[in-house]
Amino acid sequence: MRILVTGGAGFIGSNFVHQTLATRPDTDVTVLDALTYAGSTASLAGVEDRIRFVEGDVADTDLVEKLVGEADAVVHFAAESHNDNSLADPSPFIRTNLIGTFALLEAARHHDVRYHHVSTDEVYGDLDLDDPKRFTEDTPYAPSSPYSASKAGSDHLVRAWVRSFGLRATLSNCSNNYGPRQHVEKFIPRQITNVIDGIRPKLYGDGLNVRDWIHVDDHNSAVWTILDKGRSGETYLIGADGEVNNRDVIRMILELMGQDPDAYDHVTDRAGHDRRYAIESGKLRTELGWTPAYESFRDGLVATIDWYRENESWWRPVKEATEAKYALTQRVVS
Ligand code: NAD
Ligand code: TDX
Repeated sequence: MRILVTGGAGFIGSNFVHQTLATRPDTDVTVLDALTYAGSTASLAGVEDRIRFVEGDVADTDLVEKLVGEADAVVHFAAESHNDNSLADPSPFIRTNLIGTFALLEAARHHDVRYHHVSTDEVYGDLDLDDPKRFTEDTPYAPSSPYSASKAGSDHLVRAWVRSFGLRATLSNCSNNYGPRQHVEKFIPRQITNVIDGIRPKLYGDGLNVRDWIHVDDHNSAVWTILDKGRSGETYLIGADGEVNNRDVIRMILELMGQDPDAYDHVTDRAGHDRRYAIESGKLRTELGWTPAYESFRDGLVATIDWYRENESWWRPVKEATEAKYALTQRVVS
């Protein structure tokens, strides 16, 4: 099988490439990635000789037409992915997440290529802390940020291409991922690397916001399950029952790293900060037989801390600039 992986030099995409080559060594992998601030060929170290890497933009229609025409399936991970950045400047989010998806859909339509769209639970907005409900495939769309609105728009494009043009496509909406090779702008790697550097972890607002954590390898095994067995036109929610509030995550990181669990700062809250995400993944489990391999968030976090300790050369080059950018807008409040 020839597979085109967009965003394969980013966090989830690079882990997808590693997992694919480890578990399906005969797969012919092409990565298309623009190597933005969030992408790095270092994330493909060890497999670079086994893939074709193309540096390029998913919104480049000529390039995309050519690469999609050479593939049996496209898995579309490439995106601008960070909510805080989308609040500072939404424009690349519109270009990459909407125009880029449009270019891929058109190419997949022209070449009748199977397409899988990687999306987020953030398209559903947020839930109250005491709401017994979780997101399902039937939850109405209600995105809060420019990032989640651009992902919601891209989902709608995919659905329209399925219905209007008969595109062979599936969608997945996953909850918050953690694991190796995640950029240090994101919550968990930011705090782990802060602790390594002797900087106090930074908690937004009251820190009671809940995220539903899933290990990146479980997300990617679910994507493969959908590629193998998913029904065209269907959406599958991916989640591993990992609800934890941000304060507890920070306290767990501090404790696992041998620090005082209260040694963190409250900083300026994120504008429009979603309160809680929670995924009901019964459809994926019952219909397609998927189950996550990581049963304990704490064990996954221990492995992730070890990875950042052992791979300082991967994150060190971007750490200082990432913190300097946060310092422009975030102040310690208590
Ligand atoms: P990331 O920011 O780590 O990686 C994005 C990758 O896309 C980078 O390698 C970047 O260089 C590349 N890219 C950006 N713009 C591009 C363009 N115009 N053309 C080609 N390549 C481009 O993101 P991630 O966390 O790995 O997320 C991957 C996908 O998964 C995204 O679609 C995101 O919405 C989705 N998702 C992420 C999470 C999460 O917790 N991180 C959860 C659910 C869904
Ligand atoms: O320093 C921080 N302190 C803090 O309290 C940072 C960076 C974040 N936070 C909070 C904000 C969120 O409640 O932690 C939570 C997680 O933040 P992010 O890592 O920025 O993730 P989130 O905004 O939840 O979005 C993530 O999951 C869904 C990914 O970045 C998205 O790409 C994905 O779609």
